[in-house]
Amino acid sequence: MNKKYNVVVVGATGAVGQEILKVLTEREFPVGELRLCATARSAGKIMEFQGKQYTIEETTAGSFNGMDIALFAGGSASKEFAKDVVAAGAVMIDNSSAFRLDPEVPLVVPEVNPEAVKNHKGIIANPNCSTIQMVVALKPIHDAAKLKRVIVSTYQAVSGAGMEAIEELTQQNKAVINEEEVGIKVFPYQIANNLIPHIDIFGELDYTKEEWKMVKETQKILGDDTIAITATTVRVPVYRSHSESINIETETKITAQEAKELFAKAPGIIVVDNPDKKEYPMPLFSSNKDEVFVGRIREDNSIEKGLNIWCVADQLRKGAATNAVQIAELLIK
Ligand code: 3JM
Repeated sequence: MNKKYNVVVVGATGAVGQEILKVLTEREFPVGELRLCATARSAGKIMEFQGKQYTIEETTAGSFNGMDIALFAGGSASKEFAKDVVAAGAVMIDNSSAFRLDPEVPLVVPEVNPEAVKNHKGIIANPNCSTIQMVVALKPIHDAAKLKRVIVSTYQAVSGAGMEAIEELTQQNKAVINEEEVGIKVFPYQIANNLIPHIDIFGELDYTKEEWKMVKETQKILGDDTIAITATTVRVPVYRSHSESINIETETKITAQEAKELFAKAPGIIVVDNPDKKEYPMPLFSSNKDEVFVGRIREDNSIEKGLNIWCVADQLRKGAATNAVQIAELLIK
């Protein structure tokens, strides 16, 4: 009989939590006992997993007893319950930013640094959604030509801000069409028909925390803090899948054709790049998929050793749930 693992999902009712349940099923993760937890507000709700009904329990210090793997879907629960997960002998795979830069905590993207999983002391961090898709795309270029500098601008879907943000875009779209007053709750401004160059809170040098996550997390995952990285992160009125315009400067020259070949061979990447046929990655056609889509692959005309790429991925999948379940797979291998 194949071994099964007891799994608890914390934040099961949220946008990432629900996606985790789908991915566990699709990837046939060997789930033994399953426990679904959330805040008191969602306790008592019923959710289905593989044809069985589960009652959502409020997360408590005791939620981890008898569990092997605790998948945290993000939020403040991570900091609150980490010590309880470790005390119960389970391994926490955490989607929040709480532990990502902690030197004791591996920050893992399985296509990029799977070996880091081995060094865990009970907690493994899942990177930020925008970081994950970028490092999957950067990895083959870094291995072949060493990254010198990366300039990234993001176009991030509203679902990255959770279920309420998804509803907010729908309500605002309706209000705009009906010429009614537009309500604002999740985002600082109306997002329908707009772009907001502000994700997470402002910090050092007037960059946002989301922008610093892309810098620091990328350096940690690639194991090289000499790579110069700068980011501008922007919320766009798209439901799902983040897009990124990435400018890359390398130590050694790499042609667009060579880059295309490297991307085509790299794990977790699908190249969509046929300008003649108007083929390039787009969020509408990359959602509900687990791969990172790369296109618009061009040499940077303004410098000697540079590339421009356009990268799209479903941030609830590869940017969160899929990456977390892939980490769980590495753990049990
Ligand atoms: C993405 O999960 C939360 O509510 C915290 C804020 C947040 C984060 C974060 O900083 O952990 C919302 C959305 C992230 C992230 O992945 O960094």
